[in-house]
Amino acid sequence: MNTVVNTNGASFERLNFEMNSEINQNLNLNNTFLARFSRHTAESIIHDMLSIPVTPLESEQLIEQWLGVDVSHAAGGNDWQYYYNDQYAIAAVPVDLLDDSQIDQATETAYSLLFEKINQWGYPYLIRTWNFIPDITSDQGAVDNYQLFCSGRTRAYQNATASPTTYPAATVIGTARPGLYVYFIASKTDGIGIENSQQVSAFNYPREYSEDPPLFSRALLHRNRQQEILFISGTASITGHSTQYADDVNRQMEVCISNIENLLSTAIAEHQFLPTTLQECAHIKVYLRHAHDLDAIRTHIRLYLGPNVPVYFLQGDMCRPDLLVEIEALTFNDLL
Ligand code: 3EB
Repeated sequence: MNTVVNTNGASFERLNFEMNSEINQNLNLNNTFLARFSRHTAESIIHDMLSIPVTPLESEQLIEQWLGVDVSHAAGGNDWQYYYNDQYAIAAVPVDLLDDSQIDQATETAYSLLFEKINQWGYPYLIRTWNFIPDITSDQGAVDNYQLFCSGRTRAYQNATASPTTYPAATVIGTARPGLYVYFIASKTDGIGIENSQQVSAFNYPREYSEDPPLFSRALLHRNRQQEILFISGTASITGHSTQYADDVNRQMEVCISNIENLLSTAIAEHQFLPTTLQECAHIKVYLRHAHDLDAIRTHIRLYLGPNVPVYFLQGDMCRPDLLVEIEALTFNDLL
């Protein structure tokens, strides 16, 4: 099932991507971030996957659009819609399923359903997730929603019947509204997990951060027949397992960039990712805890990224109270 053949009869495996911040007055999307799927840049049929309550900092709305040619969408059962090509499926967990539960229960439900669905659809490998949760941190000492999220995710992994796969690249960001929001990319084939020698792998963090470990890879490298993709997880100012520069958003940003540079050079040196620089990546997303840090960080980050990389700023909270910034990145190389 699910084999989509384009008009040439060749399989279509690529992922493409664009972001835009055009304002469509007909859509009431102010102060939201929208994940979308479309068959083509110029395609008029667009499918909104998920509207996420994190605030774009440089425009009223920000739209992340995943693109593919000869891609169909299909109802996945219940409220599930998913979009796919010959290699990847992309979808959001229906928000309605999760409304009133505690975050650990909601996360366990979301990920259990997600695993069930991607297996049914024939894309059993989860390679990238984006997760948004309310009240991500709480007062010192208490179990916070981030830790509950980690527990729910771990339980879903423990209950999943499929054999273990590489942990996906991931982003987890706190919002100011209730509800769990998850969207993700799954694949027919597994990716390669990449860890950062400057950081303890999150799945090996000591228990002080969460009772159950954060199950994600620092980066995930995925190859299809046409391109290779490096998904770099939400990356914070953490060295070893400790937060660096608790009060200094500029220094934190530099640690994030250094961590990302290290992931990129590890992919190149150890996994034959084609040589490419941070300055050439498809985009960078910067989540800031405080909107008032935007001007300083926007100027400062260009020193590291050069003039060409599109950078998008969103307001969101991090999973530790002392983190002020988190950065994710995406890089594609064409394979000839
Ligand atoms: C960190 O490095 C920062 O639990 O899936 C970043 C990206 C973080 C993903 C996750 C957590 C997650 O620990 C937090």
